[in-house]
Order: sequence, then C-alpha cells, then structure tokens
Amino acid sequence: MKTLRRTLLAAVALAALAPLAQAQDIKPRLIRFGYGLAEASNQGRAVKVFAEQVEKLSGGKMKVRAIGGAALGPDTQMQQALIGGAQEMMVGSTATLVGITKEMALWDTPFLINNTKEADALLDGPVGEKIKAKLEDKGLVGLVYWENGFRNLTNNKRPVAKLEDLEGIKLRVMQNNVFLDSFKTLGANAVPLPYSELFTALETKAVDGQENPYNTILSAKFYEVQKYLTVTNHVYAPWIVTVSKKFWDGLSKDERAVLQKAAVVSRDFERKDTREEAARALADLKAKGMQITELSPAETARMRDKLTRINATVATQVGMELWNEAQAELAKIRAK
Ligand code: TK8
Repeated sequence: MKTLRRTLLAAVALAALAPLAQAQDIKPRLIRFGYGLAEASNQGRAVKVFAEQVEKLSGGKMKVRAIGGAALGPDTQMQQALIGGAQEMMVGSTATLVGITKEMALWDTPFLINNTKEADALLDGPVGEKIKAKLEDKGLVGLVYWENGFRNLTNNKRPVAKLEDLEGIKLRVMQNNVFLDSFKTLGANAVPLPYSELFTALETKAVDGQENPYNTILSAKFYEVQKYLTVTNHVYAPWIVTVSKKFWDGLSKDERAVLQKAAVVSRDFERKDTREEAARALADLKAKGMQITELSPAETARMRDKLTRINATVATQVGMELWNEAQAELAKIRAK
C-alpha cells in the first residue's frame, strides 16, 4: 500500500513537471525595437538590457534589433508603425500616446506625483494597469512603464527664478495638449515639436528652451545649446514599452512570457539606472557650464497654484471616475 501511494505521488509530481520539461513553443523572431533617445542614454541602456534578456530567455531564438536616435521616426510615427504591424516594439513617452489613448493624459498632470515611491506604486498598481490596458483596443499592447523622470526647465534667454521670467520665452513642449496648456498658463510661448527635432531647434534658436529630466538634458547634450536650468520638477513623466498588437496576437504564450519577463527586468534596471544618473546629473550639468536656479518654495507654490486649473482639464479628458480613482490610490500610497 505504502509503495503504491509513493508511486502515485511520484507520478503526480512528474505530471506537474511535464510542461516545464517540454520544449517551449518559441520560434525564431526578429523584433525591431525603436526609441527616440541616443544609444548612450538611460533609454538606450535599458533597451540593451531588454534585448539581452529576450535573447537569453528565448534560448537565442528571439532577437531584438534596437534602433535608437529616432531613426525609425518620432514617437507618433513609431506608434502608427506598431499599430499597422510594420514595426514590432518601441519605448516612448506616454505623453505622445494621448492622441491614441486619452487616459494617458493622467500622467501629464502637473505635480501629480511627488516622488519615485509614489510613481512606482501608482504606475505598477491598478490605475497604471487600467490605463495600460486601454491601449489594446487601439492596436497596441503596453508591457511596462519605465522612468523618464521629473522634468526641469532649460532656456537660453535668462535665468528663470519666478513665473514672470517665463514671459515670452519660446518653449518647446511635447506634442500634447496638457503640456501645451500648462506652459501657456505659466506665460511661456509654448510650441509643440517632436523630440527628434529638438536639438536642432535649440541650436538654430528656433526655440529658446525646453523641459526634460536631467538625464535627457545630459545625454542629449542640451547643455551645449542651453545656458540656464531651473529646478522645477513640474511633472513626473513615464515612458512606456509597447508592442504591436498585430505582432503580439501572432505570438505563442511562451513567446509572450519571454517579452513580459524581459520587460520587467528592463524596467527594474532602468529605474535604478535612471535614478542613479539623476542623482549625479545636476552636478554634472553645472560642471558642463549650466547656470542652475533653484525655485524658492514661494515661487514653487505660485507655479503649482497657477497650474491647478489644468487638473480640471485632465479630469475631463481621462474621465472623472479614473481621476478620482487615481487620487484615492495616491492617498493610500501616501498613507503607507
Ligand atoms: C523620446 C521623448 C522624450 C520626451 C520628450 O522619444 O519628447 O521631451 O521627454 O523622452 O519621448
């Protein structure tokens, strides 16, 4: 009796292990993965980690061809290529996705997120998941959010120490109405431009300034064409890793699991790498000759006050229900 039981138990255990022992359903695949920043940037480094992981997890069958520097076009063009199935993957700003999925505008809310703990919890929690899932009706699959980071202001006209200093500054913003509205509200002459055209626009003085995280100001060498930097931290901007749904629908469960796992590893790497770089970046930018202005608490408060009217615009755009859910979730995160 005892031996029979043991044999039975062994058989059950073997059956449970069987799917693992079977060859995984993975075919040779080539994934063209586009991104906007330089190869030598936090974005480029994390794409490399993703590519290595995909190769490793698929036993070398799935290959990622990383194409940076917006060589496949700006975010909006790549998004269309993914939807049409002409390109498999990309990473870019959530802000440039708003025309496709309006709920992404939540991430454009000025001063919504105060620190990286809040960012991770909100993005990786139910609210972030819900917004990510909205992409599927539009022909995209969102895998993970990466950190672009807290955005800060640079310009070539004058040090910006108070709201009034922004008057008349021709400021490049992303192709996104919340950003456009926010900087118009603050008094700047805001103009939307794709990121791929930004360096040249600054260099030729077609625009006076821009706003991006320290990491990008450093890796894109904006310090070569911008004198003044103001620490505003006016918004936390995520990046999102997306897959063409047409491509995704043709993948096996195992192939999808490879991409999902690699995406999570790349996300954890990217956030750590970005935060380490950001912590050093201000000193680096100063050493490169930028003049840094810290906003006084009173000026920050004035800026926040001015921008609160943007909240109503975002709430209308994303829907009151989602807006309230995000606020409740943030309150929960802050109470922890
Ligand atoms: C990169 C851009 C960039 C963003 C911008 O494709 O456009 O200013 O911050 O990261 O999406």
